[in-house]
Amino acid sequence: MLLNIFLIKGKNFHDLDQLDIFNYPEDIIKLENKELIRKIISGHDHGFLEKHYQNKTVDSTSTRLTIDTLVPQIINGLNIYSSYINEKIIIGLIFEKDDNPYDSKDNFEDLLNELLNTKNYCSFEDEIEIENLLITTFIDVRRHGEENIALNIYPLVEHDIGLKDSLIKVFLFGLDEVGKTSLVRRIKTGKFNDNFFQPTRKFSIEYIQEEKKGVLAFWDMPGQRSFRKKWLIGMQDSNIIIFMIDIANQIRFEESKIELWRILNQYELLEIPLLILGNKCDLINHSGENNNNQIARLKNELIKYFEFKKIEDREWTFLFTSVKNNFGIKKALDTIFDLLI
Ligand SMILES: Nc1nc2c(ncn2[C@@H]2O[C@H](COP(=O)(O)OP(=O)(O)O)[C@@H](O)[C@H]2O)c(=O)[nH]1
Ligand SMILES: [Mg+2]
Repeated sequence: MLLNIFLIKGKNFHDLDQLDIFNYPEDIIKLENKELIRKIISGHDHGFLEKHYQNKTVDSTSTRLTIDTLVPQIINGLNIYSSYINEKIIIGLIFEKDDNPYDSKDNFEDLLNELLNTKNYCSFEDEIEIENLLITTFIDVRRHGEENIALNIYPLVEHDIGLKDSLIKVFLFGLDEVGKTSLVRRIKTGKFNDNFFQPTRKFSIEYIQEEKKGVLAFWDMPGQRSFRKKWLIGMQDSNIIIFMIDIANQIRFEESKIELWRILNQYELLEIPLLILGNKCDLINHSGENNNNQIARLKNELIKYFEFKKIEDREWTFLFTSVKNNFGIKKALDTIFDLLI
């Protein structure tokens, strides 16, 4: 499994103090660890690289970025696979010890080429762009590996059933702090913590076996603004998308509505069914009013405010949940399967 992705940037790789280092998801490689960085860099410098570039006629008018040969190295017990981009930047993957990095080679190269040369995805000047590049690449490479893992964990019974039929990809999105990670944890473990600590930038895929119905792969994305641009990349082959709202936090409704519609308007995502969860409904029942009336009224208000009725070309359902009180969770799971059919 892919553990980490990093990027090292600098005018001169021999001047270690002048380097910028980016990691996702954790800071495995830090500037303080100069020995490690020096080894990563020197692994690219065994002569063949220089020769490689000497023979090349560089077209200075071309903006095309060249991704050089990937170099595998084991340094300080880390299984590292890295490459130069235009001789100026090093991008690298860190895998688990027993993984064979070559398994990800084609996928990694194709993806970098596509992002950098077709989509002009990253100028390497802007930190957010670099972080987005790293998370996007990380997700894709990890997912490529995870699908292979899923195939092993859940061997297919029938030969004519493809992996996609047994593995249901559920893409969870919504602003940060609405309860997405808590939902996945609730479904997976039955547990809930009020202050469950979550690293803010962690992306994860959780596999949950639903009795006889199939395996749900929940894609739980970080909700922070800088990552929202990237939601789309993981969404395209989802079987269902789930949008979560924190119904107790009206201040962020506008922001939430914008994100929802930005995603729904994507051409690539047409027809993918949508489940909308109004979460944290345990926080709204303080008025003493009859609970059912209040819930019904709130539902209408939300439908109006978010303009759910304008949703076309796809099945959709709205449900209230409280991940905290385990309210609506079973229904949400049943609804996922109903919407798929
Ligand atoms: N009261 C209440 N709090 C919740 C509920 N679901 C999640 N939370 C809390 O909301 C905060 C953010 O949850 P988290 O799952 O990390 O949100 P994410 O950023 O969307 O993944 C955490 O403190 C949770 O404990 C809920 O149904 N009710
Ligand atoms: Mg989360």
